[in-house]
Amino acid sequence: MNDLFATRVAAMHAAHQQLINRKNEPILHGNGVFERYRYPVLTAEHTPVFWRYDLSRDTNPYFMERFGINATFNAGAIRWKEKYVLVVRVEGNDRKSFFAIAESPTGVDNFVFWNHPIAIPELDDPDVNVYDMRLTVHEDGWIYGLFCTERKDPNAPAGDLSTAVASAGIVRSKDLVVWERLPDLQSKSQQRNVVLHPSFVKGKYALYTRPQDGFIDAGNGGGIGWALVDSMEDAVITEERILNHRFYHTIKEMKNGEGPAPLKTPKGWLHLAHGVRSCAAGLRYVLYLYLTDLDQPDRLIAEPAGYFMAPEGEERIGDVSNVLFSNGWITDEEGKVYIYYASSDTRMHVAVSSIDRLLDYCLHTAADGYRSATSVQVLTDLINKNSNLKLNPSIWKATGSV
Ligand code: M1P
Repeated sequence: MNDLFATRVAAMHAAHQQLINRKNEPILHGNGVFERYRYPVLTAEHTPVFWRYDLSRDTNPYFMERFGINATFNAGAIRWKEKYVLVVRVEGNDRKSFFAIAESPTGVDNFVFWNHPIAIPELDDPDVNVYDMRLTVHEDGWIYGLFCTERKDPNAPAGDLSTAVASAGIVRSKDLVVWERLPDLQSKSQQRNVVLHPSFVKGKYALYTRPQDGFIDAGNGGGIGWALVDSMEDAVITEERILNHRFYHTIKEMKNGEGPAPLKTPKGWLHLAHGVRSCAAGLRYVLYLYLTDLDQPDRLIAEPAGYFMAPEGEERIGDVSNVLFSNGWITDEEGKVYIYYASSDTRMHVAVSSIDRLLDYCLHTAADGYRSATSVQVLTDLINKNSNLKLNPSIWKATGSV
């Protein structure tokens, strides 16, 4: 009798159950803008045991892993039937990504995967890899999922097995179970990080885009773009303008990309995006916020300098280290905002804030002045303002004078 099987089955199930049931807690005291949570909300180990193991003693006597899961990250998010639902990018050991849904009653813990991954219908030219779905509940009544579909570059020189072409794939659903595939977005350039705006603009569907010259490099793509299309059933970009630019010596010097669909607030559309710069350690991905006009969602009205969130602690390490990426957030009736972000292309986390706090951050944090001297001026203004207040000496200590 092979008892190894029984021992391993029991241990695996107990560990999985313990992980799913673990309560999460906010890490206090943050920076006032948001609170991070102690534990990741999803890891590869959260995926069901029955995805990874053949549970039959006859065909798997050693209870050996048969389908390895490498990572769970870059999830789209939606509040659905009272649950916090993530459409997660799950990556197997074979480096193929696919989408699977995990739901939680609290938004911060107890995320459980649905039994089956989403089977995205393929087009005539099949996707090689699909990832990073952004969900939009559109006023036309559909829930859209826009994702990156990647295929080998047909023009790559012989022997080049890594150059790819990125396009925006489009699916839609009414119940998150059945997904209808629509033709890929047609655009002059490669596209990743394409996001559908929730309402019609001038009677058209509005898209946040990210034109890019190559698969990795944005090249001449100047930042986050904006395009109107007549239909999602045959989405063709004819005109595109940049609404959120990249700049020299900023957190988005090399490239940037829209995160989840923006949230409608009393003071404008609130956007979460990622910015990328290149340094000796490689690419560094951080998150930032910006605000656009309610009536004209492509008009920037506020953007605090620098990053909103950057990788910290264990977030810094993973498959692709030094990366924070977010394509999902959820707001509730009380105005709480659950920001779902992935660290280092490996695991999912949550940070919690509120619409009020995020607006305060956007509207009262200085914009980038693009020079060291302008940063010093912002800091000096704050110090001078504080020096005029009657403050507790333990907080305010004048150690030098100007
Ligand atoms: O590896 C970091 C990220 O790289 C890409 O981001 P971008 O589209 O901005 O280049 C994507 O592959 C993303 O999934 C990944 O997290």
